[in-house]
Amino acid sequence: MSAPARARGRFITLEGGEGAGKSTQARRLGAFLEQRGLDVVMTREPGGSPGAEILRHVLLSGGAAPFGPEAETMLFAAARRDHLAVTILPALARGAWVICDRFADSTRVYQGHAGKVPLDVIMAIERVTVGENRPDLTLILDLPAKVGLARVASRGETTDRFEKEGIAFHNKLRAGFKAIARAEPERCRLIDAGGEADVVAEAIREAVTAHFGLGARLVAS
Ligand code: T5A
Repeated sequence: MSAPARARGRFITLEGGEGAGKSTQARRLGAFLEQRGLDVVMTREPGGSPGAEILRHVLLSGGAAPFGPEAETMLFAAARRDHLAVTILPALARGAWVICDRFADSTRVYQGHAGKVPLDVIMAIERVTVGENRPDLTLILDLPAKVGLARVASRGETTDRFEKEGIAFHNKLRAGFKAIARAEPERCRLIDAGGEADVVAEAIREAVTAHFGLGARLVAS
């Protein structure tokens, strides 16, 4: 299947380690943009389409781990391909602003930087899966791994396959996301996620406003 043509909406992704506040901030950013009359689609990875949600369960339960890191990476890619085709690209085609909680940078970092799959393999799979459909803006929420893990633990929920990894893995995640932010400054904004949720939300609004050059329209109200 060849990559579909790039659409006219806006594609924003949130990335970062465990408990960085991506879901919290995605919701806040979505509400901010909706209040300004924009058509907003909130979605997430792994998942975001019926087929990809099935793969999410397989991946986060650890069910795919016995197949090895390359196979897991390909399952994340298969889920992403379906998510793009079913949810993201149709929304962008009608002019919506798509806010996605995790995307291809998570594969680069979890399966690549901190995982066991060589980055050239990850990037080859990304080219096939994502093609030209990269995010317009990626907000990388940065905070010490220990702080994020403490936030996750305080929710008292069962941990998934990746939350169970040791602190060395989570420190590598942080370094990997920072490396992406350094390498692609035109697409990525590193956001200090260690403060109160209101402060982080304000930093994100400023980054989005500046990136899309919509200051007057977005800041006025
Ligand atoms: N994965 C995913 C891969 O390995 N490869 C891939 O390609 C992809 C796409 C997804 C897992 O899959 C892996 C990465 C992940 O391990 P998930 O269940 O979707 O799993 O988990 P996460 O994306 O990690 O989401 P989390 O819910 O764990 O973290 P968030 O979304 O970053 O954090 P959030 O907003 O839920 O907040 C966590 C807690 O902190 C509080 C919240 O109220 C909440 O209780 N909080 C704050 N507390 C203090 N100050 C703030 N500023 C706070 N902001 C939020």
